[in-house]
Amino acid sequence: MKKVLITKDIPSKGVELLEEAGLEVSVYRGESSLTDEELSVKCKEVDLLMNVGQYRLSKTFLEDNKHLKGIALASVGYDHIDLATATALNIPVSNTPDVLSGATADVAFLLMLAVSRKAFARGREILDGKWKGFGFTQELGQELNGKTLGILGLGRIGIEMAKKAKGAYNMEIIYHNRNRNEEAEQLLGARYVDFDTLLAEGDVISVHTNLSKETLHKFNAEAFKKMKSNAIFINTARGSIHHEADLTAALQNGEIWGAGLDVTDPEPMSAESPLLQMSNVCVLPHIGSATVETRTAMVEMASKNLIAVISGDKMPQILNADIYK
Ligand code: 8YV
Repeated sequence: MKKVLITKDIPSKGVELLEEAGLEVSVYRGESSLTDEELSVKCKEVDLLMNVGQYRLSKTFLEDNKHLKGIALASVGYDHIDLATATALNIPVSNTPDVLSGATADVAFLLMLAVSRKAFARGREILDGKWKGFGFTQELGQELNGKTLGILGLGRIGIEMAKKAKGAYNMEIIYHNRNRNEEAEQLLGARYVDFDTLLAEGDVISVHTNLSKETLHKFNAEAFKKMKSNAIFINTARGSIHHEADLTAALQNGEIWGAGLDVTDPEPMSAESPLLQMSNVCVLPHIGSATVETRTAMVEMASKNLIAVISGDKMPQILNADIYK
């Protein structure tokens, strides 16, 4: 009987599918995350891995666990695995695209709206017993109607965000990508611009790109200086696409107006972060895909990819298709 390790508790549907396919499933339900070493020890006892919670699967980890027959990432992002090494070792790796696009875009939209109305800080005034009564001119927000939304990475999640912004606030959509997205241009009237124009014209700039060498700290002091002083920065992709100290300084110096983050660097964000004291900042604990529907769909997809491996089939959501050549 082949064995699978799942690194965090998941909706039961994912486990059921694996068991129905004849796999022996062990789920790590510990409160604290496994260390690299503990994960490696556990992996020695199994044939397949479902990586839930983005454990870093480095070159060393993969070389120590080259017996693995397949790895399913329960995430769309795959910056936490050394894919080149997995390919060299002939380990198929899958991710979970599409199924989380709507839920993640919902969080980007939620942050955009919440920041524009300073909703988290205003709500906290009540929680902390600090609401001094109705004010007419204090802590005012700004409206989104007809403003320009700049998207870095107009892929599956970016398009969902653009659709919501267009539908709700008739926002003008501009975007910057490695490749032009003609479908989105037709569907949403989205305008392709270079990165500097995106920075200069966006009233809201929302990040929906992968973390890579090219996007690491792409939003740094230089980039924030090029943004409008009324701009809102939203990141639901990966925390290290923005430089957190530079973002803090840009907000403190009034170079940009506000920020909404579902991802931070590091995660969890320190409770001491000055960002948490700012009324124009909303921070969430990486909840982009955290709905019952989406998390269930993610683990179903991950399970089906592992089942494909034991059935001798190609993983449907394979990331390193080269291994099948
Ligand atoms: C997940 C994510 O919550 O898909 C991603 O890349 O960041 C989130 O949807 C996380 O990866 C859970 O494993």
